Amino acid sequence: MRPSRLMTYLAAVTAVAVYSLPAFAQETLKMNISIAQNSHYGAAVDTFARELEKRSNGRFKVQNFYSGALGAERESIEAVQLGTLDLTMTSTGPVPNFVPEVAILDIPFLFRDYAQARAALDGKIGQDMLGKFASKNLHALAWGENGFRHMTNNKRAVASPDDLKGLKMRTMENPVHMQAYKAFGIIPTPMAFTEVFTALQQGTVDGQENPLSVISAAKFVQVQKFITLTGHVYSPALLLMSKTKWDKLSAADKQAFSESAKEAVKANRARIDDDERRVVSELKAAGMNVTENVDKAKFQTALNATFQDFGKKFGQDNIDMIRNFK
Ligand code: EAX
Repeated sequence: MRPSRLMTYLAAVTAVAVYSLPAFAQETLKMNISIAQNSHYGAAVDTFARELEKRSNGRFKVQNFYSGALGAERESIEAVQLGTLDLTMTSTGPVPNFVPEVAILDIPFLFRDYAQARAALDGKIGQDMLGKFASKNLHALAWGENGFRHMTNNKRAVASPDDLKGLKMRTMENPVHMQAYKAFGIIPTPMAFTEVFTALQQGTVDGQENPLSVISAAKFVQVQKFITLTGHVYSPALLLMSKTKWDKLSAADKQAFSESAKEAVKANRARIDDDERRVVSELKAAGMNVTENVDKAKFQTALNATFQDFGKKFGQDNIDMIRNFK
């Protein structure tokens, strides 16, 4: 019996439909960062996207958004928690609002240098901390890095803590930073990073503090006259993913995401190492007044009472364990 015309037609339509589907299901994820693509975070998220597409044979693509296009860091973390954003790379600035335990890492002068900070975060101290995100519907893929933070302002050169007194400085929305900066005599003004350039330009705040990588990427040299290389805080960063999305991944895909995150952090840290070698000379060449060789002991002494309080808040043993990490 000859198949009816209808059967022939349906067979043809089905064949076209089946062959027009990609050979595999493909998903495009959205990732957002607060700073420009040409930055230590941009290097990380672009590497992540490249590595994940390669390691998943094209099944996962990442659409990266830069300069806070999809929101500032706090909003991005909230969106990842809700599942309206798949991934973000963020400093730990707003993180204590979501995972309070992480705030211990924001204590000034906690780490002595990059090598110590990276080893501590890549080791048990940092890995245990990553485990605390799951209960907040966040999967922390890896510790990245923002860098050692320095003070910039438009009023005066800062050589000692006394010079900070009365300066209205933008801070991250971070309780540990704000408490410490108040002890310096700073008037802390918390705001999202996406508002900082304009606030500096309009004089709403006198200054801000950020790592060289951020100061360079955000072109703060255009709106700030003085920088002091205080290195007062080591600022970690995080690659965060929706836990709902993470939980749906196969074991093989989880491995692809984790390995891609590792490659992203390598690119992130390499860019910071390069910025640390390059940016101070660039700031000087652009006419910025740079105070180097700062007596950090003076800044630490100014925080003695605050350190006592942090010891009570976080447990002095916990702080010492991190500070003395070899
Ligand atoms: O994460 O808000 C800040 O000052 C951060 O250092 C910046 O968003 C990069």
